[in-house]
Amino acid sequence: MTTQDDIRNLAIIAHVDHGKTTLVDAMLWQSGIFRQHEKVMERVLDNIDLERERGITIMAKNTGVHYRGVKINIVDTPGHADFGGEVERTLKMVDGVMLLVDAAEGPMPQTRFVLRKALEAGLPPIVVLNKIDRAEARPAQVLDEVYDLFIDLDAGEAQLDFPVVYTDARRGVATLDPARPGQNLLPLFDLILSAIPAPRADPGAGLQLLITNLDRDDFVGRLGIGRIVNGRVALADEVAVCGPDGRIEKAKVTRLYTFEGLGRTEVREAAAGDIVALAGIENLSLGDTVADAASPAPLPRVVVDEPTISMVFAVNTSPFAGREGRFVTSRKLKERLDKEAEGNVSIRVEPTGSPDAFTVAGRGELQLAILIEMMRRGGYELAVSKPEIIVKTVEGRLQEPVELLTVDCAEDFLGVVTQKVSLRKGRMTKMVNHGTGRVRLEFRIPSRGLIGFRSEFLTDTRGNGIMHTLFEGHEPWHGPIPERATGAMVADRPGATTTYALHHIQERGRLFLPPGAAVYEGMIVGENAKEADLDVNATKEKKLTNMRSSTADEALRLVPHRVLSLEQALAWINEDELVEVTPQSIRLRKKALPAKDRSRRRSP
Ligand SMILES: Nc1nc2c(ncn2[C@@H]2O[C@H](COP(=O)(O)OP(=O)(O)OP(=O)(O)O)[C@@H](O)[C@H]2O)c(=O)[nH]1
Ligand SMILES: [Mg+2]
Repeated sequence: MTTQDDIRNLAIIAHVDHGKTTLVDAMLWQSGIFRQHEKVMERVLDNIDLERERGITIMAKNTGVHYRGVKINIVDTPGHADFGGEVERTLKMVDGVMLLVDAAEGPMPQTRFVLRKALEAGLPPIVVLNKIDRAEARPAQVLDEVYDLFIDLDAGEAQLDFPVVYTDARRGVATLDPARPGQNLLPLFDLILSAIPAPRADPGAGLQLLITNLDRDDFVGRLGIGRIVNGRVALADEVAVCGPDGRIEKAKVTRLYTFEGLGRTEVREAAAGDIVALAGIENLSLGDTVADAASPAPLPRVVVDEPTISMVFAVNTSPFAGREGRFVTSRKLKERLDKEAEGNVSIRVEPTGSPDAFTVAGRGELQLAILIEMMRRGGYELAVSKPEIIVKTVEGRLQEPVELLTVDCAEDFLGVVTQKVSLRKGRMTKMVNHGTGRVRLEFRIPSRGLIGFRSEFLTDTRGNGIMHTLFEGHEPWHGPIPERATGAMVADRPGATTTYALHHIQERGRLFLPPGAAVYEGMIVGENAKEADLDVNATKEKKLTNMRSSTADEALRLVPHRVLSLEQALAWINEDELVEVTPQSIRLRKKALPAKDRSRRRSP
């Protein structure tokens, strides 16, 4: 074993929005990888369209900078709980972490999750208190809360002895002393060199490279990304790929890269301790070990927390199938889902009784909604079912996943929030009133109760409530949770909706469609105020009389229809309904389209 003193590998971990990507941005700038006047967008690492639109990181990304002759590999990770699997596997690549905490908000549920994983992996942390520029910043108190969190998570003596640095990531400054404003990020870089251990490895041993990330390059094909745990690898080397179930295949390394700034640099050779990407192995999955061809020794595969939620993804069978998408067959759907499962450890794809449908399991509604959104942007059409939580049977008893729900809202909404949460079988475990007019509440709630809760919560708190969830474990089944109390208004024939017809329908509930929308029999046009479903003719034209009636028709006023986002649509549907997703449309439909095939919903 030797120590690779010229390398440091670390991950930046935190709760959502605490400023990870912004800090990595500043580190990249100050390491001089961009030219002086080069135009670089803000948070340049969030380079996936959906990441930019939503302002969140979805996938972990590798970067590398040089400082004082040391190569620092930094992995930016997502902070949203649904993408926790990305953090878990990233931790396999590194020797330490920067635990970032918003100096005003303090530790939040995902701070706890990522710190727990880092401590379990024995990784030493640097605590970064970010956003010290905020007027509400309270660094001393937040530091106490961070200590409490460490103690709560049973951190050892040595782990409690973490160094602290204070940053304003937006300005790119860091200081070890909160009383003295920083000038740049050099104190942080120095701290990384002194506090994060250099990798220890044996470059003379047989190659062992653990694949913890996958990527694709249009020119060279599949890329496997991971850390060289032992040995060395060179271009054109013959290697053994150790897959699941003891499978071993031979392959040849056709390209080899290390990470420099935002990109990859081709190299001829790399040694233990470094993080590399390699091409030439098409049949590669996450968790595989790329090993010495003569004496392959696989490393333990990556294991992450179990998925908690699942949905059925099926071929689009609506009468409009194939009109808007390029990929509509079950073969294409399966290929795409298999590819996702290969590259994403926390997603599982399983067959169902039908060759046209697959069960897709993940960590939360957002993770699955993002997958669906990426698929529709990629030209796919599909139909998805209501999200269901994954239960398990332990010693003959049914158990379901439960989560820690943290809510931050104005005092005025305390009543409505607690009432809604208790309907969904949530139990309050903590309430803190900061005396600022806002309260912070904690609940334990079955994951089942959280389906569709977010959009309801945002409406109830008029958009200013903040909520976060964190998977806690399994508990015995909590009993029934009331379902949607309203029915669907369902088109009884194909055609285009008319103002005249919608005008009459809107009196019964809430419309989802504007006039002029194409509908088919069995498609949902709105929400019925009553619990039963209602078949409606949404295409009826006004009977023409002798009198000119066009002006009269225009005078009919429609209440603006409700446009459901993908997540809202998924939250709204019942078991006998589907969301039809195409590159251009999100439609809601009954599973059984002809009215005669639909069983009436049972009256309560
Ligand atoms: N005032 C202030 N704002 C900051 C600072 N650092 C980041 N922000 C802002 O906080 C928001 C979130 O920053 P991101 O860097 O996207 O946070 P993140 O931790 O990468 O978020 P996820 O990857 O989605 O978990 C952005 O609007 C940033 O401009 C800081 O030091 N001070
Ligand atoms: Mg980010």
